Amino acid sequence: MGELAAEKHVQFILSVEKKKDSLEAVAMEHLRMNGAYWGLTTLDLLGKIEVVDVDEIVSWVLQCQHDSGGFGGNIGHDPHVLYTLSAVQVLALFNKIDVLDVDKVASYVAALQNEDGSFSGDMWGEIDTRFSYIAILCLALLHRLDKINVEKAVNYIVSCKNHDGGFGCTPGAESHAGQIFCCVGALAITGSLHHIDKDLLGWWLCERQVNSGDILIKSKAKPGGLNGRPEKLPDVCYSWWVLSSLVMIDRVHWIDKEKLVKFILDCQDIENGGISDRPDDAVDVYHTYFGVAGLSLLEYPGVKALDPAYALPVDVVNRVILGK
Ligand code: GRG
Ligand code: ZN
Repeated sequence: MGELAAEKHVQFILSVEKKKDSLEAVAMEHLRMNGAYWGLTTLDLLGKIEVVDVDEIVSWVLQCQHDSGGFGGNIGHDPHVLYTLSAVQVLALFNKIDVLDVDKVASYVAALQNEDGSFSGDMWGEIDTRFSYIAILCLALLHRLDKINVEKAVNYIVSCKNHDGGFGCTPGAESHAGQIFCCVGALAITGSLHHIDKDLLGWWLCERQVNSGDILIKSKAKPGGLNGRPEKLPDVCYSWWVLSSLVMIDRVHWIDKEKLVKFILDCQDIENGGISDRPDDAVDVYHTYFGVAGLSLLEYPGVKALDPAYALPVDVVNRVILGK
């Protein structure tokens, strides 16, 4: 089995940031704040966060903030809770949350809660359990969970639970691994995991490992990768969405870890760095992060530990949440 080309991945992440006019940079322009979180967390997991210019990044993050307290995906872009979380996470990585007017950011996030406990993503009102997770995580990192009705938030998430044990984006919507991560994460952060049938959900999640069948032939991938729902192709990013959920409900031993490690390593560009969704596809920062994040949960040597609920390195969570 190949090894993790850690140094190449570090170079890949740094090169994306430098190529400001490249196609990828243009495509990423409006969600640069998410990209910053993916890229910088990858560098931290690989022990290389110190190569970046902290002051430059913090100053750019602050320029993305609006008077409302929310953050845009880049300078001059509209605020959204998605980018607000990434901004707080990036600042957390550098131990710089104190540059914020914490109450202002928390007020922006808290104002997105609706009467039924759900959360909208921005002023346009789209509702999704992703936004419930994001709001809860963001407020937890800011020590301001008391600004929302946590009980209602939890009840709304529980109302999105399906008979298969999984969760969807709204009540009655199909179970999807990404949405399950969000709901399990939000329940973990709020101490509400007792609402989950761990064996039922664990079974659904470990069935996401694609070991045989037509899907494998179609994806031209070797066995062991994870998909996001039945009959879909395996994809490296589910190594995070599925695995983190399994860790949180204590069922990670139900999948074949060795095969999954091999699937992720097979998706590396050994020459130029970066990880793709499936073997031989084009690499990107998103899949590089979630591939390395999956390896972290699989305790791959040389990769720092990530917290499955907070989606930040464990040492960062200990510092921000526990003050250690
Ligand atoms: C802090 C890690 C972190 C996340 C913030 C944005 C967010 C919260 C979570 C997103 C969860 C999610 C819905 C992930 C799934 C993304 C994805 C690959 C969607 C595509 O789904 P399908 O089923 O397509 O349409 P596939 O590619 O699986 O066939
Ligand atoms: Zn993917």
